[in-house]
Amino acid sequence: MDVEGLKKYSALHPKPAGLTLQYGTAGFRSKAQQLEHVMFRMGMLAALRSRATGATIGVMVTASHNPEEDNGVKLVDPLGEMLHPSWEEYATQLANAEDQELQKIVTEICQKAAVNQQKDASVFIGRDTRPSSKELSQAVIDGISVLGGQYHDYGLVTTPQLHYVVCCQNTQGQYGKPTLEGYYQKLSKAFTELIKKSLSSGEAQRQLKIDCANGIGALKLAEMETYFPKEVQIQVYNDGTKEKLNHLCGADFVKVHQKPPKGLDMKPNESCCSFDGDADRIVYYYKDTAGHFHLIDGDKIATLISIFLKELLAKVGQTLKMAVVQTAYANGSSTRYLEETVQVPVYCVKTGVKHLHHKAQEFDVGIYFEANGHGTVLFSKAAENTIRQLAKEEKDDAKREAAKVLENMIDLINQTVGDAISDMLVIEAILALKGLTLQQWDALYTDFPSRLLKVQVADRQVIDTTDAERRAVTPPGLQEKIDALVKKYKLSRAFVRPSGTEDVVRVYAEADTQENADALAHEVSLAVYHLAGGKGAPPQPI
Ligand code: NG1
Ligand code: ZN
Repeated sequence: MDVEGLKKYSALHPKPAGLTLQYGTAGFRSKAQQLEHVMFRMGMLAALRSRATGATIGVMVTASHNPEEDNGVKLVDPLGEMLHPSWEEYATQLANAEDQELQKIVTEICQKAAVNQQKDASVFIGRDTRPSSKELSQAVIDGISVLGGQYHDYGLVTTPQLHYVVCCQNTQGQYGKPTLEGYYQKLSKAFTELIKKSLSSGEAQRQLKIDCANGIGALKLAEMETYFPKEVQIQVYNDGTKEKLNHLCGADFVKVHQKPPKGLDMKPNESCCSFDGDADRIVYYYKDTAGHFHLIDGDKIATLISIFLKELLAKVGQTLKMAVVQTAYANGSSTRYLEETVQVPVYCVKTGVKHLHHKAQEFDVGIYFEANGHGTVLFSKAAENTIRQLAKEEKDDAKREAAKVLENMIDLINQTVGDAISDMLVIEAILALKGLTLQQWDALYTDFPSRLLKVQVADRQVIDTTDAERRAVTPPGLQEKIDALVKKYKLSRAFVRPSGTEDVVRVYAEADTQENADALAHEVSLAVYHLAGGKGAPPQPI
């Protein structure tokens, strides 16, 4: 280790005194000005992780749907997955070490994780459009360089694009070319082939309005435009040229507030969707002729994809094991519809993409989505091989054609992580092939009324949960109180958990009417406030 270099560079990126941060569900997130040292150290950690795995590691600088003033960083593992949990702990240790302890902590990590410091290290870097992102990604570069690692800076990319190129690089091109051009070509080829099939069955031109949250999605859609088939017309709104990132727009705003974003004029029955700030989430919506807003969230996206893939698998005559993975935030109506009507097994896991991804890997076809619109589909290697072989060699025309559609779906889906661009193309292709309007899709089932709230407490970690976060174990008495409140309402359900990305406790409630869901969520918020050390004024009714 270049001890002098380390001293010099860590002095350039000093840690603010008394600051401790934790590598949470989405890496580190905080106010941008608190993050320079974290970026530098995550550059170092990525170099170490690269040496430990013998593969290229990704570092993405973004705070996704958080306000423009925030920023964040997360590491991407060799196959494009989230950082392995054992290394999250090293990330937290390294980020919180005092400047003078850095060398010692690096040595400790190398010992614990059997890192050979002589090996080559390779890191891919990407960043979102936040004003702070460029400088922070320079700090990441300093961290990689100080430990003698090589890097490739992809500059402005969506989070899923960075995951994609990391996966391509480490699978020797099997997943695609590790370039943005390779990404655009792979997706657009698969999409064009699918759309062509729908056009031959008489589908009209498709139109879609996209709110890009004033983020990276707008830039990348513009780059991709030349690759799109002419039959699909997209109009981009909130492209970041006028307004602030994620401000009153984007997938998170639309989902949480259940209303359209600012800056997108919506006529009745027009198809619209919103990306989040780093383009790894997507939600759809439309306004009906009476002016009512209809949100089509991640649960309904998972449902549409499940129906489509189940039909195709039946057509190719394969008994591949398919399942849907959700979190406790999935609307109860979606779970019921998937289990009873679509007849696909549904599993509930803890919040956080890594948990969903991990569970989905257990199946031949694992569909996972968070209600907020983050999700994708995973195909096992065996399932993929079977499908590709059937698409090439199957004698029965109908079966072969169905296998070809599945093959294109495999190529269109970004299997490394949820991807707004890829998901949008998957959805557009399915709607076109099935000849479905947004209204018909929306009518598959009706969401149970729900409400998501935040409560401020002194220390959110006093809340510990079990059963995929659906029950609180501590503080004492809280779960009993929630159970009693839930009993007061029909078709009701409620749970609380500490957020992994914000200093709040999240409260979720469902009930038979919106008023009841709101009232239940409010009463549970008060219980959290009183039993878990609420901060500031008590929560107000909605
Ligand atoms: P937290 O802050 O832990 O609830 C939020 C989302 C997650 C996930 C992460 C990462 C909700 C209720 N929670 O996590 O689903 O997307 O951010 O971005 O939407
Ligand atoms: Zn995001």
